[in-house]
Amino acid sequence: MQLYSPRMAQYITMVDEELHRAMPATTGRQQTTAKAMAYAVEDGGKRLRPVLLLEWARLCGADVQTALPFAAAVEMIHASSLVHDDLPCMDNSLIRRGKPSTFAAYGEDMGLLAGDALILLAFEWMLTAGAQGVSAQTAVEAAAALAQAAGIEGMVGGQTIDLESEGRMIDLETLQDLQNGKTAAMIAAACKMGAIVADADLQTRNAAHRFGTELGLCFQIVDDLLDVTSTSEALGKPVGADEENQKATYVTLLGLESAEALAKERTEAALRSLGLFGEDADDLRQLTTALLTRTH
Ligand code: GRG
Repeated sequence: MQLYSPRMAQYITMVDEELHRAMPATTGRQQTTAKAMAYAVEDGGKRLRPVLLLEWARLCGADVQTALPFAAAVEMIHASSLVHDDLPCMDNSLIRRGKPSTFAAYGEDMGLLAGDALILLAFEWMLTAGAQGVSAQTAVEAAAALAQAAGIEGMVGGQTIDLESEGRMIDLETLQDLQNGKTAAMIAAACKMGAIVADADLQTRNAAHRFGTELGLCFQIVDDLLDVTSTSEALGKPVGADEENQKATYVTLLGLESAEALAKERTEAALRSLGLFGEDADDLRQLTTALLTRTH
């Protein structure tokens, strides 16, 4: 099943171009880190978070062009998290998106700096390029939503639980906290930021956040399933890494069948949270269903 509708495929081209515009020059004395930043964001990945942001912005009535700097910023933060996650002090992963991970290509020091600089560029881009198309208040609200999702209450928090859980048995509640922070918070923030950029009301922003949370949890369960059932060629990263790193996952805690059933439940909950919207949300419904059966 196709993941993206033609409109969403078009978003990816727009996001790629915006990321390219945002990257620093690769000619000065700082060129090694600048090249590592571009390497980390360019031609790679599914671009799920920026696609969701743009689609929620459109659904809520915004001009997609206006939302574009915010979409690029979400992808920069996501890419920075992958760069940091692959570092020797974390997962020590040499392959990402089918090519050497950023630290493997540029060294640990430059990898760390590229991740740092991408985080800061994301905020600079929202508050400069982004603020040209929306009010200062809206840009600040969108930036705050992203900071919150990426920070201690979100991705950093989830990663903390993850690292401290390695090699230990954890319960389902802890795993849910971990995955809520590590994966779902950013996906939920992307959806909510689309609604924020469109100046949507609170009920709509909350629906976007709820949808993203359910989708994010489903996405993570499928990630855990693929780590067991897929191949490294299909995923562009090593499979079996969870077992090797002695990580608790939905599959190790629940078994394959129950993990699949939980992913289905989450998908249905995500679809229910689109109840406010009519046919205009059909591309999102199709994406939600396709993510359940994705192969990479
Ligand atoms: C940089 C703010 C900041 C925090 C770093 C290292 C870290 C803290 C967090 C790790 C977060 C992490 C790696 C979460 C995994 C989320 C996940 C499911 C990633 C894979 O997402 P995909 O499949 O990747 O969308 P692509 O490559 O398609 O973009």
